[in-house]
Amino acid sequence: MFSLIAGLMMYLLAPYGIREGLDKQLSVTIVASDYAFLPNSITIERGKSIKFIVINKGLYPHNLVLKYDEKLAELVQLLEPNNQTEITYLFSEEGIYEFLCTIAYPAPVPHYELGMKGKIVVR
Ligand SMILES: [Cu+2]
Repeated sequence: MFSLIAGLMMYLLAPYGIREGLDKQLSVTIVASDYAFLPNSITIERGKSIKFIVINKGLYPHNLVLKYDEKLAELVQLLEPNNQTEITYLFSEEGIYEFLCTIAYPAPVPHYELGMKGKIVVR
């Protein structure tokens, strides 16, 4: 009986939680390849989060580093080929953020120098 009531409560409350989640969070699937991110341009309102679903479809490992105001945040440390991961980040300040792959393998330069980068406009 208790589980029935609990289940009913969850059913009744669920739509509000889901709506809240949809309003405050944007899900973006980013495909990493050798050497690009797609999409490479994202716009979001300040105070919202992005749930990044990152898929490596390249032959080499990649990472995802967020750069804003000369500060770096390593969102994905290392993602091997044919792997996928998720990370959620709250964008609390307006501005233009860059996202980069800083891995330098097998190329002798970081992948962002070969074009593996993108931007997130927070407004
Ligand atoms: Cu890379």
